[in-house]
Amino acid sequence: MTILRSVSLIGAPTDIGAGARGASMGPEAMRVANLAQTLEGHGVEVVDRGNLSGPYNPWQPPVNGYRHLPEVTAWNRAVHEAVYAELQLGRLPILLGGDHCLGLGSISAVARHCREAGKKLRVLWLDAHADFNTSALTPSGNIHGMPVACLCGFGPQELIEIGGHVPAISPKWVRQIGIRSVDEGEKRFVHEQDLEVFDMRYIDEMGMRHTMELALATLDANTHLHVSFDVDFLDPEIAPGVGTTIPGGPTYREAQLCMEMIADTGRMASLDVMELNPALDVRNKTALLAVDLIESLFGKSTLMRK
Ligand code: NNH
Ligand code: MN
Ligand code: MN
Ligand code: MN
Repeated sequence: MTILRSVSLIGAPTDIGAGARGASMGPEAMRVANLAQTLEGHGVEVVDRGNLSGPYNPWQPPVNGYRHLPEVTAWNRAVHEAVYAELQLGRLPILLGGDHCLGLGSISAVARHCREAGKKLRVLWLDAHADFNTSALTPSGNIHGMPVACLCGFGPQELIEIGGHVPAISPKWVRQIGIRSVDEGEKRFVHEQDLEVFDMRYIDEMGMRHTMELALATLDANTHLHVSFDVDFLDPEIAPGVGTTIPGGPTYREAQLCMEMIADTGRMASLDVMELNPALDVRNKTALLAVDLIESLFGKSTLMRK
C-alpha cells in the first residue's frame, strides 16, 4: 500500500484543566479503540510516540480565577514542544487528550510552525463550547474553558507566551462549529472579538453542508488546516464519554459529513482529539466513535470519490 501520510500520536494524559476527573485516561482509550491500526488500514503511516508526562492533578479550587495554572502551564509547554517537533519532521501530529486546555500548547506549536514556514493557518474548533473565557469571565476557573482566548492573547502571561509570539493566532483564523453552550460574559467577548461561530442554530437552519462550505472557504495550497476536535462537540446520545455533555449536538451523520468535508480539502495537517473521558463512557463507545470519525477525517468514504 502506498503511504499517503505520516502521522504521530502524542498522548497527553491529564485532566488538569477540566471540571471532572477522567480525561487523563483518554489517550489509552483511543489506543484500546485501535486508532493506530485503523489509520494504517487507510494507508497512513503511524508512529505512536507514547505519553507525555507532567504534574499530577492536585484538585484545588481556583486561585485568582484559574485552577491549577502552574500545572496547566507545565503540561502545555510539554505539548507545545512535542507537537512542534513532529511538525518540524514533516509529520502530522495527532494530540490525544487530555482536556482541551492543551489546545493552547498544540495550536501555539502549529502557529509557530506556520510562522516559520510562511504558511497561513486555519483553525477549526469543533466543540459544544466556545472556550473563550478569561479569568474575569469564567464561571468555573477551569482552564479548558479558556484556550481560544489564550491563543488570541487574552490570558495569563505564562500561557499566552508559550509559542514565543503574543498573540499566537488571530481570531480571524478560527472557525467554531457545533457551539451550544457559551457563558454570559463569554458571549459578549466572542461578539467583541468577532469570532466566527457556526452555532447549532446555524447548523439547524442552514445544514452541515453549507456550514462546512463556509468554514472551509478560502483555504489555499499554502494553508495549514488544524482541527481541534473536542469530543463534546457530538450529541451526548452518541458520545456520552465526556465531562461536560450538552444536548443538541451534531448527529452521527452530521458529524460524518463534517469530517468528510474536511478530508476533501486535503489540507488537514494537525489534529487534536480532546476531552474524551473513559470514566464516563459506556464500553468505550465514545472512543470507538471518535476513531470512526477520525477515519473519515483521513479520507475513508463509502464509495470511491470522483
Ligand atoms: N464554559 C465552561 C467553563 O468555562 C465549560 C467549558 N467546558 C468545556 N469546554 N468542556 O470545551 O467552565
Ligand atoms: Mn509543515
Ligand atoms: Mn473544548
Ligand atoms: Mn467542550
